[in-house]
Amino acid sequence: MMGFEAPVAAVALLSGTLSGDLVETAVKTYADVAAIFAETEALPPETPVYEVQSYCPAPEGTEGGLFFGTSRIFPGKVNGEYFMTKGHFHGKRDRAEFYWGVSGQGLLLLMDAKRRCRAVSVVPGGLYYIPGETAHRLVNTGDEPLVVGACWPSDAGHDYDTILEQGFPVRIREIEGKPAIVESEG
Ligand code: PAN
Ligand code: ZN
Repeated sequence: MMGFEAPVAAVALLSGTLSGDLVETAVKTYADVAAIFAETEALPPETPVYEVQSYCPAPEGTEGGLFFGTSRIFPGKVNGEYFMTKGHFHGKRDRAEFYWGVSGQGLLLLMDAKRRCRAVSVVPGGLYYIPGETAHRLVNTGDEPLVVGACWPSDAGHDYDTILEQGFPVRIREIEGKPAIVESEG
């Protein structure tokens, strides 16, 4: 008879930390993502802005498969604009995704194909369904890391170029010590 197999990956539910041989970690530094902010600031280029751990058990592009990840957006600002992810539409536009808040405080910016935008509070235990055709970006408005879990289809892919070229219609800035949503000037 076959023996019982050990799990090949694990998620520490309270910290979001993933472990296992197939788990990969990618760090985005200020040098990598400076272009997403409205203005630049002389931060050290190696400053980590966010980190993504991912567990991708099927080859990228597999129809019907799932990927799992944890994003950590570090606390910080660039000229008053909070640290955030690059943000993307999925390459296959109709692919949806789940996010859930693990720790920290922030916002999830959602933008549909007509550039209509919503900002949803991200809190520990909050569950967020990102429908297809919807660009998504995480913003850390707190002073500790914003940790968010994610599960998305392995054939979703990522379209970063549309956001790099057109951005989101709003930005999240600190104004009088509090996060505020302001119209983007580009
Ligand atoms: C997430 C994101 C992660 C980093 O896993 O990829 O938060 O954000 P960017 O990919 O926009 O840099 C996800 O939405 N995957 O589809
Ligand atoms: Zn996504």
